[in-house]
Amino acid sequence: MRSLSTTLLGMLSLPAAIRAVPLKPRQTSRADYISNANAATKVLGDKWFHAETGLWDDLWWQSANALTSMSDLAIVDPTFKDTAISIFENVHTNAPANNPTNAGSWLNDFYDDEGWWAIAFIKAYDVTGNDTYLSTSKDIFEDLLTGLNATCGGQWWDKPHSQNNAINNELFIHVAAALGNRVTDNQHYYCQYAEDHANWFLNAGLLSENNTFHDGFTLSDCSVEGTVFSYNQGVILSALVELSALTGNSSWLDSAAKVADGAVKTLVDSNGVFTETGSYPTNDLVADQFKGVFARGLADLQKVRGDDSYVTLLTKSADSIWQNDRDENGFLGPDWQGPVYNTSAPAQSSALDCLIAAAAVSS
Ligand SMILES: *[C@@H]1O[C@H](CO)[C@@H](O)[C@H](O)[C@H]1NC(C)=O
Ligand SMILES: *[C@@H]1O[C@H](CO)[C@@H](O)[C@H](O)[C@H]1NC(C)=O
Ligand SMILES: *[C@@H]1O[C@H](CO)[C@@H](O)[C@H](O)[C@H]1NC(C)=O
Ligand SMILES: *[C@@H]1O[C@H](CO)[C@@H](O)[C@H](O)[C@H]1NC(C)=O
Ligand SMILES: CC(=O)N[C@H]1CO[C@H](CO)[C@@H](O)[C@@H]1O
Repeated sequence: MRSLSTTLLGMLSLPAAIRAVPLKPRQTSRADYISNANAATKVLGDKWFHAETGLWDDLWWQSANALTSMSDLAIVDPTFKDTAISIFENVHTNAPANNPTNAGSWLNDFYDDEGWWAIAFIKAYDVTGNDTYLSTSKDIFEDLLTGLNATCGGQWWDKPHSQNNAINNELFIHVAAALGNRVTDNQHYYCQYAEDHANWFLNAGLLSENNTFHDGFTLSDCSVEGTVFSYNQGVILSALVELSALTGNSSWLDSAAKVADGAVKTLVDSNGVFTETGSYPTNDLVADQFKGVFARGLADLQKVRGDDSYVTLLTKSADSIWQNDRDENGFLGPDWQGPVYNTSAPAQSSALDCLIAAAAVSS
């Protein structure tokens, strides 16, 4: 078929103006990304959301991230808002009873888990204006304070004080600054925590030679260690965007741009597709979640301190997900360059985050 039509084309004598039309594929539009994101969301819900537990695949902190994706989709696509609201209500009612380690509560032994839920309900508040969600996040923040004054600085990762990590500290800054931007009283309280924590975190020696953050400290001597994971480059972007808005001090965005540039340059494959270089190929229910967190943070930064390289990374990665990392049933895999394998709720919602981020930065 191909050779026949090529031959036929060659026989036609087309006017020069028509022949000159480039054969480049049409650029994916915002509407395309939104349509793709809705399709991916439907698969995520049909396959993994359990209305009885209020969780996706009964996973805990990953479900907080999936809930955040529902808000992010409602923000780029208002037609999704009613669906998102019904999901918020379901999760808010049903998930605590299914907290795997502390039934009946949003809290557990891990400050990062708590931070993910606080962010999820701040976003639900953004979509709905419903104070119940903001109150839930404020309550969680009070528990985050019990983890401060860790051995190597900042907040402990966990209540048994076994690790001193980056991710929970980034979430602490994000939650504090985001609450400061939304409360009507006590703004100073949240602002102080956010600023103090950011000043410590950015100067704690966790930044690598590539301007990307390592995973944490070695507790015995507070040396910096750990793989460079994508989510450690993402939460801090959202956190610093909130902090800059809260303080009116744009120097926080300079710090954010430095990390974003580092990640854009080093966490990609040779085709410019975003990659979890520290655990590639990715195939576990933890690391599967990470890349979407980065995409979300980069889209947040793009809104206030834009750079073409951010748009290119997000759209190229979203296009690759759709072309190379999607099976015939719409499942999206953990490696955005494909091929599809080990599909999971975290892989689906992480790839969804990239589709939504691409929509947010496209016209
Ligand atoms: C606010 O959210 C709570 C928790 O989901 C829900 O019970 C309540 O009906 C919502 N309020 C309004 C006005 O929608
Ligand atoms: C951390 O230190 C501050 C300042 O000394 C103190 O006010 C706070 O209670 C401490 N928090 C914890 C959890 O130790
Ligand atoms: C903005 O924040 C940076 C980083 O904390 C600080 O060095 C600088 O003094 C602040 N600028 C203003 C005007 O407050
Ligand atoms: C920095 O980037 C280079 C090139 O991508 C890579 O080989 C190196 O491992 C990176 N270093 C860290 C600490 O991530
Ligand atoms: C848990 C699981 O499904 N693992 C699979 C991940 O993908 C590889 C490669 O396709 C399989 O060999 C594993 O069984």
